[in-house]
Amino acid sequence: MATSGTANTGSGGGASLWSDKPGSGGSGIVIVRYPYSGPGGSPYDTWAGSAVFTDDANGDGVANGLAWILGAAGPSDHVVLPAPGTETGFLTLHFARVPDQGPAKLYVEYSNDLSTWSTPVEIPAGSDTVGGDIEVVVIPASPPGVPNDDVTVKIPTSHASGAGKLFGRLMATEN
Ligand SMILES: [Ca+2]
Repeated sequence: MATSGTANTGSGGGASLWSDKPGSGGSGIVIVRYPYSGPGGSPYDTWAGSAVFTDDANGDGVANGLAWILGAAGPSDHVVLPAPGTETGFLTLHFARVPDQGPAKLYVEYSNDLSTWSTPVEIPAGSDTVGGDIEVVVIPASPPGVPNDDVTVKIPTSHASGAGKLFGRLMATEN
């Protein structure tokens, strides 16, 4: 665990640049502020170049913006989709998430018939219960070795249909 660090807050929009310095004492929290509105733009813009957030550059069915949040290397990269799982009492979605979304937002929705979906609930930065009863567990990124957050979203099976069907999906917005 780094005890100190230096954030790149220069004008280049250095979303991926963060360097540790060997222990110079002090403790633990580094607050990094990126120049979202400066040259280089948001973390998404830095990743995407000219690829539009809502477009699907590689035609794999996952919009560029969502692919970025889920850790894709670039707009042409096929992202690893959330892995669904069942845990007693929950439908779970497990996925990687970039640690700095900038102004972008990630939401979860659920349905028991694939027709009517719940109101989107924003997935918070850290572990929390949101939308009344959706549990979010976040293991924060620890760059450079662990570049992305490890996120598990737990949707209670109380939202399932009488036949026991329950579906979850993610949605991203740029702002
Ligand atoms: Ca895509």
